[in-house]
Amino acid sequence: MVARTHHSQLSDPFSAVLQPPANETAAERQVRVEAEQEQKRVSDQIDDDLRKERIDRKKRAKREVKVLLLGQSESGKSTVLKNFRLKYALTQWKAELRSWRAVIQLNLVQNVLTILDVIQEQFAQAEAPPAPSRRSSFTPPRYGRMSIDSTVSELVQPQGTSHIQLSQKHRVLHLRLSPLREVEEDLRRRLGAEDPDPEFTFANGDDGAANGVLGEHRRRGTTRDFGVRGWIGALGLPTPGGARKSLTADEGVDGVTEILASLSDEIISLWEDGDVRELLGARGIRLEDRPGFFLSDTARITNRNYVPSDNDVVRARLRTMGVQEWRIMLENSDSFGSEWVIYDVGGSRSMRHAWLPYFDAVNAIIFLAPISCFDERLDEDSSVNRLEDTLLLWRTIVSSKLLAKTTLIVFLNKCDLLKRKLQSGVQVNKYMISFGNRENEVGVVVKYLKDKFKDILRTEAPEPRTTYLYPTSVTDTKATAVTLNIVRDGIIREHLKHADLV
Ligand SMILES: Nc1nc2c(ncn2[C@@H]2O[C@H](COP(=O)(O)OP(=O)(O)OP(=O)(O)O)[C@@H](O)[C@H]2O)c(=O)[nH]1
Ligand SMILES: [Mg+2]
Repeated sequence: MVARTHHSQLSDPFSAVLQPPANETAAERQVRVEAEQEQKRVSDQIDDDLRKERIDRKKRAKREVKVLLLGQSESGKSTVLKNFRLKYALTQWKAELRSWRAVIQLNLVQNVLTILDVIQEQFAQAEAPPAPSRRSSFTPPRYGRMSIDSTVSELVQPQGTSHIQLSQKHRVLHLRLSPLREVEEDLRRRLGAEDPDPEFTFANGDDGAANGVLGEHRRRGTTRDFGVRGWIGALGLPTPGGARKSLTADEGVDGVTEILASLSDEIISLWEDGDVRELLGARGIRLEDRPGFFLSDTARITNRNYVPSDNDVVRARLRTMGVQEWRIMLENSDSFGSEWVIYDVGGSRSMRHAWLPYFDAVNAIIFLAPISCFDERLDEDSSVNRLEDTLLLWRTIVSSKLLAKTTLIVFLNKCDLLKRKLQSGVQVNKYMISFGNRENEVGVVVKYLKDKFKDILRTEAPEPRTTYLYPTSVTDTKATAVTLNIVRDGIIREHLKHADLV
C-alpha cells in the first residue's frame, strides 16, 4: 500500500518537483520544514477567513432587506433614499449635511442662470427686426400639452412676451450676475458633474438655433440638470472605511461662497422683480415647481456660514447616473429587517438597461410615479408625456416574470405639486381624455390614478397579485417617515408570509 502510494507520487511529475533535494542537510531541512509550516499557517488562516466570511454573508442575507427604487428621472427615487437615511441613519446624515452645500449652491446658481437666459433672449427679441413667426411660437421647454389617451387636444399657445418691457435695471442685474456663469462651471467641475444624457433630443423638434441663448439651454436637455456617478465621490462623503474621499465641498469660505455672498442682493432683486415674474409666467416657466428651486432661500444660502438644513438636502437636485448601493443598519439584531440595502438607479431612458440585473435580487420595489407630471414631457424625448411613460414602465414591471415574487409598492408622488397645479387651473382632462368630467381636485385625481395602476396590475401581471399604493410628497419628511414605517412593516410581513410558504 505504502509502496504503491510512493510509486504513484513519484510517477506524478508535479510530486517529483515538490520532493526535497536528495542531499538536503539537517539545517536545510529545518529551514524548509519551518517555511512549510508557516505557509500552511497562512493558508489555514485564509481558509478560516473565507469560511467566516461565508457564514457572515449567510447571516447577513438572512437579516437584509433589499429594496430597488424605480421610476423615471425626477420621479423622486433619490429623495426617498434621503428620507430613509434621515429616518434610519441619522448620525451619518447629520455628518454629511455640510457636504451638500456645493450642490445647493449650484442649484441656486442654475435657477438664476435660467432667468438670465430668458432676460437675454427678451432683450435680443426687442432689438431684433419684427419677430419671425418661429420665435413667437416658442413653446415652453417642460410644459407642453399632450394627451395621455392619445387624442391630442389643442396645443399650448404661450402668451406673447413682446408687451413686457425690460429696463436698464434688468440690464444692470444681468451684467452684475454674469460671473455666475463661471461659478456654475466651477461648481460643476468640483462636483465632477456630468451632463445627464448625451442623447437628449430637442424639445418640439426644432434645432434650437432659432431660440438664441435658449438653444444652449436645450442642448443640455431643456434644464440645467447635472448628474454624478456616486454621491460619495462627488460630495466627498466619508467612505465606508471612514476616510474622506476627496473634494472640499465644505472647506472654509471658498471663492464660490464669496461671490454668492457678494451677489446676494442682486439675486433677490432679480427674483422679486415683477417684470421678470411676468416674463417667466408668459413663457410658461414655473421655476418654483422645478427640482432644485432655492431662489426663495437666497439670503440664507448665500450667507458665508450657510450649513444646509435637512429640508434643503431633501429638496436638492442631483441626478443619479448608474446604480448606487446604500446600506442602512436599523437595529442591532439578527432578524430580517435589521439591515437594509437600497439600490438607487438613474431613471432616464438611457440608464434603464442597468435596472434588470437587480430584478431577481431584491425583496421589494418601490416604484415612484410622479403624478403631477400629467402635462409634462420627458426631458430625453419631448414626444413622450411623462405620465404615459410612467404607466408604460409600470406595465413592464408588473408583467415581468422575474418580479413575480417581489413586493411591489407604488408611491403616487409629488401630490403637493399636483395640488398646486390643479389650483392654478390646469385641467387634467385636457391631457387625459379618459378622466372625463370628474372633479379637477387632487383627491379625485389620486383615486383615479390609483385605479389605473391597479387595473394595469390586474390585466398585465402573469399571476394575480396585490400592490400597495401610497399618495406621497416625499419632500415632506415628516409624512414620509410615517409612510416608510408602514412600508417597512409591510415588506417584512410579506417576506415572512413567503418564508412560511416554503
Ligand atoms: N415638491 C416636490 N418635489 C419633489 C418630490 N419628490 C421629489 N421632488 C424633487 O424632485 C427632484 C428630483 O427628485 P430625485 O429624487 O432627484 O429624482 P430621481 O427619481 O432620483 O431622478 P434621477 O436620479 O434623475 O433618476 C428633487 O429636487 C426633489 O427634491 C415631491 O413629492 N414634491
Ligand atoms: Mg436619483
